[in-house]
Formats: sequence, C-alpha cells, structure tokens
Amino acid sequence: MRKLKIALALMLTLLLAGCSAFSFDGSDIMCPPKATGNKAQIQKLIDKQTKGDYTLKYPKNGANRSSIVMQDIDNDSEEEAVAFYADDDNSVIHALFVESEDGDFSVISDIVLEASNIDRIDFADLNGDKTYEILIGCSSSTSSKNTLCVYDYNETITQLDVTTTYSSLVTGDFNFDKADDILLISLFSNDISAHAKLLIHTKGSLTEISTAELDSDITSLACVQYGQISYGVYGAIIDGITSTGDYTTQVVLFDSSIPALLNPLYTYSGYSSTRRSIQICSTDFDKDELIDVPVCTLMPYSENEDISTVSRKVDWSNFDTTSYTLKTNVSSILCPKDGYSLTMPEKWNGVVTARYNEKSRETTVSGYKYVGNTFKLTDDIISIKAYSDEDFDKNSSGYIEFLRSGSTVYAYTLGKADNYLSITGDELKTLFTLVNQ
Ligand SMILES: [Ca+2]
Ligand SMILES: [Ca+2]
Ligand SMILES: [Ca+2]
Ligand SMILES: [Ca+2]
Repeated sequence: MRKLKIALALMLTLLLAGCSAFSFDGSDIMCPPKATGNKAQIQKLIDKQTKGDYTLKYPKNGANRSSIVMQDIDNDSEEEAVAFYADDDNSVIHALFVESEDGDFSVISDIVLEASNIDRIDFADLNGDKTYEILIGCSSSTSSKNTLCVYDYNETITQLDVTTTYSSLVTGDFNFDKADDILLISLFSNDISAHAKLLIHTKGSLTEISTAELDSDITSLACVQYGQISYGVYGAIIDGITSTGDYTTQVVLFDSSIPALLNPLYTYSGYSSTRRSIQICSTDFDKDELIDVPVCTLMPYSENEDISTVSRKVDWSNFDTTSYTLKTNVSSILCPKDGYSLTMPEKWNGVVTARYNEKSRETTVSGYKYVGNTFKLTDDIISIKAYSDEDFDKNSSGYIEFLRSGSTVYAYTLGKADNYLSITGDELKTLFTLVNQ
C-alpha cells in the first residue's frame, strides 16, 4: 500500500512538473526538481552546451549528491559550480566547471570524464592557499574500484597528475601542515590487499607518502570520517562491515615522528573489542569534539539466563594515542528495536543491568548483585516503554509519557528501587536519545 502511494505521488509529481527534454538518473528522483536561482542559470548553460539533449548525473556517494554542486571554490564569497551531465546517448560524462562574476555564470571548462558514473565530488584545500581544489571520483561499470581526478581551479582548470583507484576516501589535515590531505581507502580485492594510502600536495603535484594495512575481512564501508581522535590528534575513523555483517572500527592516523601512516588499533591491541553485531557507527556521542568508537557488550546477566532479552551496553570510547588503547568515556544502554539510547549516569557504572521485552517493547533497568557466586537482579530502577500512539491512548496506566516521535510514544515508570541508583523523570529526559530515526 505504501509503495502504491509513493508511486502515485511520483506520477502526480511528473504530471505537475511536466518533464522536458532532459532526464535525470538519480536513483531516488525521477523528475528534476525545477531548478531555481543560480542553479537555473547553470542549467541554461548546460542546455546551451548540449543543445538540450542530456542527462544530469548525480554523485552516488559523499557529502555532495546534487548534479549541480555550488561551492565558493576560490574564496571570494561568490559561489562557483560544478555540474555533471551525460550526452544524450549516456555514453560520455562531462564535468562542467562554471565561474561566477557579479552573479553572472560562465563556463570555464567542460571536461570529459572517463566514467560510467560519478562516485563523489569533494572540495579540499590541498595546498593550503585558502582556496579549494576539486576532487572528482569516477566509477566504472567494469570495476569495483573508483578512479580519482583532482583539479586545481585558478581562473582555468588544471588537472593534477594523480592516477589512482580507491574504494572510499576522506580528506583532512593528517600531517598538521595546515593543508588538507587525501586518505584513499582500498578494500581487499583479488589483486590488492586492503590498505589506506595518504596523498599530500607538494610542489604542484600529489605524492603518496605512506600506506597502512587495513583489515582484509572488511567487505564494505559503513562510515568514513575525519576528525579529532584525542585532543590535538586528528585522523580517520573507519567503520567497516565484515564478511559476516558485523561492524568494526579502525583508526588511521599519521605519526610524523616516524613518519608513517598507522592503523594502531588494528595492528596492536583492542581491535576485536570494536566488532559488533549491531549497525552503529562511530560518532561524537557526548559532544566533547572527540569522535567516540562504540564498544558493544551485553549487560551483566546470569549464566542460566536467556541472553536474547539482555540489553546491550555501548561504551563510547576514545582512542588514546599514548597507550594505543580505547578508553571509555561514557556508556549507554541501547535499544535498537525501538531506536533509542539511554546514557548511563556515572553512578550506574558496574552496578546496573537491563532487560528488553520485545513483546511489551519495554526496557527495564535494574540493579544486580552476587550472592556467593550467584547473580541476582535487585529492584527495578526505571522502565521505558515504547507505544504506538493508539495503544498509548487505549492503555498506558502507570506510565508517564515523556516523548513523542512520529506515531511512537515513549513513556516511563519508576521501579521499586528507592536508593542512590534512582533517577527522576526529568533526569531521564536528559539521558534519553533517539537513534536511527
Ligand atoms: Ca568564488
Ligand atoms: Ca588550495
Ligand atoms: Ca596536511
Ligand atoms: Ca566524544
């Protein structure tokens, strides 16, 4: 039924928009949203360039997914544009570089790419002159690897000499020289081992300065980001998906004292602790500007217990660049089924556990203790229950609503525990976060 509604909505959009000669090939857009403002001007330039027969092409990955990407490349407070289109027979893909002067756009270069699709476009200041260089990744139908082209924009467009393939890439300043660098990530394939390669810009060209081994069991990438790993140390945090579908995290950084690119968590200790069956990526969970790696474990349980009901705990951990180990910053109780996370107040560390009842959609946090060698749950501290709004209106006696998201109502009830482990409804609101929504 939902699919039918979407199809009808798309048909209506097509009729209303009145598709003209050109077509779009975006996977989720069947008809172009009518370009307005600057993008409309650039579309006119493509019309002129092609006599109207073309298909706009969309980058499949990365932060810029539009076929016309606007960016102030030369740092003069006016946006330039890069537009991707294919000739009418879809055989040749072009990158059209457009400059602006006092609001007027003109084509400065129309480059033919060796590609069957655009993987991505990124902007990075590789030479540190406060203007962006342009990275375009091309994918081909015959190879799983993408090819990188880098262009220097300086009144004209010059292609930098780089011939290299990659699975994914991330830019950022890895060697602390105030210029962005490129980290190319290649997953294992028949002819190459999995590795990360650092390219830096020197004397007008890109030079490979170091490579680091990556886990060959990773078959695809969930999330690749550049950011602060520990205070003052920046690098790439790579969340990969293994052949069995688990998530796992590697941290790649450049140690200028050696100098070499390193993947210390993988090479040394603690890497296996990042392996997790739940699909969760590294993120700055506690907003302290350091990217946190999720280390997932089951909460404490008795050896006779059905572990399918035991909640998972995530230790959000920072990679410590002195000891090369992960150190937990803050922990949270995760409920993937109902899409939320409950940050654990410090007083809960090591003394609480939680169970999730899938049928009643309820997470119950309680204390635990050992009597001799026997694990025993103590009083419940708090229970959080997810309801459909219909069910909540019908019967939610004893539960207090604290959040509504779409048609889901989140409500809590306080347990019997009346001690230092207790929290209030107001505290709950500050600890509760929706995830994957
Ligand atoms: Ca500009
Ligand atoms: Ca630059
Ligand atoms: Ca750099
Ligand atoms: Ca953090």
